[in-house]
Amino acid sequence: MKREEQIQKSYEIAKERYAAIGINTDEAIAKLEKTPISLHCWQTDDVMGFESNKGLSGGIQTTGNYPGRARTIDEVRKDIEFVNSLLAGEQRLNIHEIYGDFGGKFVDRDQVDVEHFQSWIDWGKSVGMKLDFNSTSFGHPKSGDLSLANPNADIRNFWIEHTKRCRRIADAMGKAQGDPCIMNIWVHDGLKDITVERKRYRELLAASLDEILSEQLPNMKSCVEAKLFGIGLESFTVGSHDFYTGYCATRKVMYTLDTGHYEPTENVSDFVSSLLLYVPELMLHVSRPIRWDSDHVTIMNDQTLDLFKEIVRADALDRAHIGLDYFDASINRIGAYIIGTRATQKCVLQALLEPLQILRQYEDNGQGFERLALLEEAKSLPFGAVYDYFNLKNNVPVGEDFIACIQQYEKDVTSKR
Ligand code: RNT
Ligand code: ZN
Repeated sequence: MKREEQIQKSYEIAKERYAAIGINTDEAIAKLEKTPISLHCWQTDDVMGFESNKGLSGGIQTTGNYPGRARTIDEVRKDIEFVNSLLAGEQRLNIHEIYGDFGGKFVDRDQVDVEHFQSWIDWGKSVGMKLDFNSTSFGHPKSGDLSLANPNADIRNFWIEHTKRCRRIADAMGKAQGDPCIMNIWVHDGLKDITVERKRYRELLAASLDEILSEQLPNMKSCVEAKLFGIGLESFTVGSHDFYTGYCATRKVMYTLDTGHYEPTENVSDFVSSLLLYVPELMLHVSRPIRWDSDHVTIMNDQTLDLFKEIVRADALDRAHIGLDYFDASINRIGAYIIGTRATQKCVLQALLEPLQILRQYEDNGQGFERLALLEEAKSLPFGAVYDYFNLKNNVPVGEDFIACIQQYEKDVTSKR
């Protein structure tokens, strides 16, 4: 039997199997196709960007030196286009401010403008990818330990100006693509050692954000990202989870939940239902922490599965924007995108295939054994056949076939860098 026929046949069998527990696999596939995943441009080049070659600061770090890093804007675009060609469904591109098209000139962060992203806007249009955006507080001489929470008004205002400008750039992107651009604000602000000024820094951060977010921009949405700690900033994080939960709930701002930003034993998926009660929307940074916020490539593990199950159980796929956030420089970087995106899609799909109606009936009836039994059985239902068919239907490599495609691209393109 030909492989295509095999996949088709397996899908027909899986479809019947799921139908028996009230799940329509065609509908699940259609939903998955309409669930965009925003690819983080910074996996192409280890978060270097095109502003300077100073490298990372601000509590984040890439490790590894696998050959083939993208060095120019054209290489980033070429890599993303190739990544996109291997993926089914809709992908967006998430750009950091340091990836602007600065034309070889140094453009400081308080000078950045829409013109520096016009070529990205044009490129997005030409390849059919919508854009998301991020202000960049790290990797700059004025980054220090504190940016938006800095007691020094000059430095604080510099970062306020930067973030305001970034929101206007995001608005221009949103306008051009006819769909809101999601702009994430993550600042690294924190301290290495004990501070006696926690409240003061948090007041400053809230005031800076209030000023930044006061400008009404209809074509973009802002979100703010909490964090546990950064490298070199271990004692105190200004924008902690409590800070941003309160901030987003009172200001009605989108909350960014990065799965790497919690204590290693915390159950991140449990935050979803609470947050959804109080904040308008969620931005997800899907990542994989190993012992700390290490930004390993996302895989299909329990944490990621539970995260998407909670979102689907809350009927909130349309209130959650999905983005990837990891940077692994130790393996083929293109491969890292495909692994992470496919893993995320597999988790979303499994969440969509959960026999929720029956599970809820069991729960209502106090049938604990039946609920647990079906949850267990659902784990080994043939979701893989559905995922294979989703890829076949969309004319992209099925199963492990993408490995050879990436090896070819490495041979032809990235190994020559
Ligand atoms: C850092 C945050 C943030 C960054 C990107 C590069 O801990 O997760 O989202 O990873 O902005
Ligand atoms: Zn993040």
